[in-house]
Amino acid sequence: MATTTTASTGATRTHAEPGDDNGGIVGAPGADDTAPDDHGIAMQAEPGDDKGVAPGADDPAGDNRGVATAQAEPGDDKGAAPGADDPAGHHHFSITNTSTHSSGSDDGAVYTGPVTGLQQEYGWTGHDGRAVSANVPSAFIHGGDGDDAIAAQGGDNVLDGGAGSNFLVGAHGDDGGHDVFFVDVRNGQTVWDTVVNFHANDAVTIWGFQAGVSAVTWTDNDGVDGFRGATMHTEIHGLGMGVDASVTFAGLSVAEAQSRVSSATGSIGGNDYLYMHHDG
Ligand SMILES: [Ca+2]
Repeated sequence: MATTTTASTGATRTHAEPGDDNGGIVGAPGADDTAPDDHGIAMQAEPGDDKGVAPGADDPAGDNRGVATAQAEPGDDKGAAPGADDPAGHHHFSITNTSTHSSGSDDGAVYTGPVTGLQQEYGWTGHDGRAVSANVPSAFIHGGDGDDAIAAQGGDNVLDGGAGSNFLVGAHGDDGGHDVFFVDVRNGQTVWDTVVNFHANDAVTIWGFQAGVSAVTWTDNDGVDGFRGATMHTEIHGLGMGVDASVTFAGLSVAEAQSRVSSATGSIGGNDYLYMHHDG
């Protein structure tokens, strides 16, 4: 491999990927492509992939591969590496890993599932907690096992914090949108979600809730300081069997929550659920 000097930056690097057209660079700080993305850019345009840009330029509008000058990002921006230079808000989702304190942004994926109104999707697995904010309306965001904070921007959204203690911040609904908060304890995980901005036509679905078996108890002013509220504790396997899912409705009293929220149980494809709808 040959060592070259890039005229625009003066940085010494090793251009080590002849023929793979990943455009990656080795020897630049913290960056190399993951094969076979073919979207990486370095300090030179890449023939053939049409994603490349010249030194100092940014991506053309519309391709949303945003990457800046001398520092390539792994892959095509599916999770920026520490030190990546995406401006917050430039992509569909802004992300901070609360375990490693690294931040970046991501375009997620176009939502192709069955829920009407959803447009973009971003999800992850694993134990690191993440703080994820949507920069676009109408998103499906689903978290991993860690303690996550997920915030919608507008439109209709589905927010699922996964296992752990999660903050789910819905949109304000000023645009007529509504949000659904998924709590899933079908696989034995324990969940405590704090739901913020719960308003008319929002809903909470607790997956795994079995009519006639699962039990619900309420406590007032529960949860974390600053976000306390009516909290519903659900024991999926019945009263006294242990709490599987708790949902704190931040800012609401138990009386308010119970007077505004209607509940129904059901089953879809063998998946039992409790559906709680804010009637306004
Ligand atoms: Ca989580």
